[in-house]
Amino acid sequence: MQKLPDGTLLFPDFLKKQEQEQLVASVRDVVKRAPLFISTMPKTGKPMSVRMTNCGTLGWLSDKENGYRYQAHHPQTGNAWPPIPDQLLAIWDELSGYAHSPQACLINYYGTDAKMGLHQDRDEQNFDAPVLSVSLGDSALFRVGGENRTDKTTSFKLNSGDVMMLSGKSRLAFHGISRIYPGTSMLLKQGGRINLTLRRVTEL
Ligand code: MD6
Ligand code: FE
Repeated sequence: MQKLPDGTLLFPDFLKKQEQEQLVASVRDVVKRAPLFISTMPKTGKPMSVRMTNCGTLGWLSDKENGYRYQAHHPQTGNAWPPIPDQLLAIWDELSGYAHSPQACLINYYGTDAKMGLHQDRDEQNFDAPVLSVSLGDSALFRVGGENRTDKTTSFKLNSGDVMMLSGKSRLAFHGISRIYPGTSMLLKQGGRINLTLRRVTEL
């Protein structure tokens, strides 16, 4: 495989099948309490192709009126987000190298046609901690470049059970999901892909 950019860390097959199943069950519990919703782009109001929800003390979302942000409650129910499952906190403790717990876990659900445009994760006040992502279900093609949108990018597949981190020199790298590969995993009965991203949001 190609060399990944400095700070882009991939842990292939980090979760065994049974651990993936356990995590899917936890995600289903979160989604029951905090239903998936569709964020829209700042200013244009164009809907994103992924559906999302969150767990943790803060959740990420976007809408036409108020743009990209973190907030403590679900935009439709008004309820606080459910807590981050212990299994995810344990993965963060094992891999992040960061002494404090994540505050936000964004849950993105991709149907077979969903994508994610090239973006930076920069709505946090704290860029010292990495962003850690867990992939479940169908495989996806992930693209990562540098801190400028026009920097050359490297693409690689993220498969079910893989963990990936954008840390250090890649913390503010542009990245996105070019496509999903339908039918590549049996983990989710209805198909598609779940990506979980854990983040620190505030300064200590
Ligand atoms: C995804 N991931 O894998 C989208 N961001 O569906 C991200 O946008 C992402 O995987 C920051 C760090 C890791 C990621
Ligand atoms: Fe991202």
